[in-house]
Amino acid sequence: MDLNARPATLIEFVTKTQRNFPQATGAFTTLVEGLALATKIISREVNAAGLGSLLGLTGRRNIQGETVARLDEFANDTMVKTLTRTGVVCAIGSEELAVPIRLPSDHEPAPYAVLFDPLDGSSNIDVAVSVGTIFGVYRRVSPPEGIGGLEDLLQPPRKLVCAGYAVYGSSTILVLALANGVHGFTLDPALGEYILSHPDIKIPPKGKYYSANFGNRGKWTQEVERALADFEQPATEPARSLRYVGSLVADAHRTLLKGGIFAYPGERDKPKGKLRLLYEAGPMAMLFERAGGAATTGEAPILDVEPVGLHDRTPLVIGGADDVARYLKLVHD
Ligand code: AHM
Ligand code: MG
Repeated sequence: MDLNARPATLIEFVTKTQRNFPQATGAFTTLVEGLALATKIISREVNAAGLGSLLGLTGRRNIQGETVARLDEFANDTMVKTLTRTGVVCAIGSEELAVPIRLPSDHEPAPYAVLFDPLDGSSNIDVAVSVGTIFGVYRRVSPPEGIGGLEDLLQPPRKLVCAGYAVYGSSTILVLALANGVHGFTLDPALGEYILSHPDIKIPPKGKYYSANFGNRGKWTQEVERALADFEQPATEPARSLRYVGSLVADAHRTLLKGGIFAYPGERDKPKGKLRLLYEAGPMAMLFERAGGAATTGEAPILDVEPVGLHDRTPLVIGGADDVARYLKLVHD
């Protein structure tokens, strides 16, 4: 019997990779199981949203002052409950929560801290456009016994032990940056299992798409405007196509698979831009760098940005290695 004839499920794949770490306790596999389960539950609700009562706004604003969609709230609750039940998480930070959730280590030390944007791109929900969940996992740095703390969450993205996202699109895909590379798993809805569909993703150094909200052009600095204008109408290179979904997770997923560049730069009056370091830009930076691409603020690698607060923002430029290098050259020349 050819055992390789059937592609691996997510858990088969992770269990196999964990065998390379003799000191592994199984806690990481338990965590990935929790993340997978939570994204499957969210995926089911996103797909059925138009039929039920989960469309629309709650009437509340979150810590960022943004309106909260019902599905944002559902996705946040699902992530928090599912990760808490794994027993391996000591602290949780979320776009939807002003302060972190600190969890006790009930039976054994909980070695991981997790940050997430439970439903990224939520302004796209009501119009049936792709949305997603983005997450980053740090190893705990607080004493292993007792309750986790803010220090477990406020770590530079270079310290991430795993980063990933699920896109709820024409299919649901979970993409994970693990120690051995970046891998994509497509949800088989009949089985309820994620199946390895995109092993060892590598982003092409140069792509044919560029992606940014050009509606903000008038707010960009001169340097950013000059760089992005050159992607729009290249002086020396073939023309490219513009793509902009307005869900980071969808724009990043396309860029990772097809190549190109995505930018949400800072603005003259808002130098840090819109996207959040710890649960949007940081995980994306880990995914892109591990897939052979690059991620920068325009001044420094995103992976090296030291967080000060849970909801810090940062400019973000991600893409293929050559495309990001070209952006940096255009900005700084
Ligand atoms: P959200 O996390 O509240 O959905 O906001 C973040 C989203 C990103 O998904 C996307 O890249 C960006 O905001 C789009 O912003 P804009 O509408 O300014 O282009
Ligand atoms: Mg978001």
